[in-house]
Amino acid sequence: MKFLFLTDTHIRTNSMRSRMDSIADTLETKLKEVNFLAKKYAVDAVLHGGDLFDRPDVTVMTVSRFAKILSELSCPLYAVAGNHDIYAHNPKTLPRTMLGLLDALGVLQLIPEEGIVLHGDCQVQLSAAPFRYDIDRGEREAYYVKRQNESIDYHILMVHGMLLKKPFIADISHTVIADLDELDADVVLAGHYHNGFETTFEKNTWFINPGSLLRTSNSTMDMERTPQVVILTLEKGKEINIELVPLVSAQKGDLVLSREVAKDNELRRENLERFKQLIREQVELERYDILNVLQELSKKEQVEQDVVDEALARLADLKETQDEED
Ligand SMILES: [Mn+2]
Repeated sequence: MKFLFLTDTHIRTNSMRSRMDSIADTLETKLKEVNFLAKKYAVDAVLHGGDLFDRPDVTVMTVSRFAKILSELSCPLYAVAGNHDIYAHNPKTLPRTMLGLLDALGVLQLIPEEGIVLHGDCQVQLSAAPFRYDIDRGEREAYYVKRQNESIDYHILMVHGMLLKKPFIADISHTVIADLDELDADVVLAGHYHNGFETTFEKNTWFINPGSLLRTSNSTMDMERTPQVVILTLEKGKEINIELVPLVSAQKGDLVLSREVAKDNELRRENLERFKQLIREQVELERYDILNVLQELSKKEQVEQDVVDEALARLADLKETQDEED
């Protein structure tokens, strides 16, 4: 079977200060090229690694515009939820989001927790680890999804987590590939980390992150890289074939990303770092994101999981009301 994988499209209505183009127009062109590539490579399914939308409540106009393009795909579209698709990092809010709406309407299919099995020239299990606040903390259970049965030829796990090849800033929870024990997946398709990483094979699993389809920052990395998709070919008894296909419709970084704003951002980032440092010196809590504070406190005070879950649900509701007011 053949698959096309793309991730982090961040579909949104308004353009960003950091970009000089109309993001919606650019995204439309890119997604039409994805549709073209899906047909050209005759893939059995398109897989989306999360952050389809830039926020859970993208305008109806934008959702209509892009749902139409997505539904023109010549094959099924499977997706996993990213942090931008849901409210307050809580996958339970999915039914209230635009991604949830597209799933309900059958424009795409969110991969259920237990995974699904596709029957083509071989049997492929698709599993998903959607983003959740603790995906890269503790035992990292989300990465250890098992095969449903022994007749599965290939197991693909789509992950929307901070999966990286090298250790990252300690303040941001992340998972280093080499630190994972052997997984029960043949291929891990990762989103979330927009720069992507070089495809790697570790402990019998391929790890792939082609980078975000939309360049959302003005970093040197984003300036220099070309958004791309993955064509994955799985055949019984043959080696797994992975091809990275850069989009021809993607403009050069310096044509769409503003260098002026890049300098500005640099300055802001420095100021922010200084501010964070100050907080760190003043406050004992290591992390000050409300969800992190909640986690830290509940651990410290040994609060029961039921209570923590309820608090998280309430935070999600609150976040949703706030976002609506934005
Ligand atoms: Mn993203």
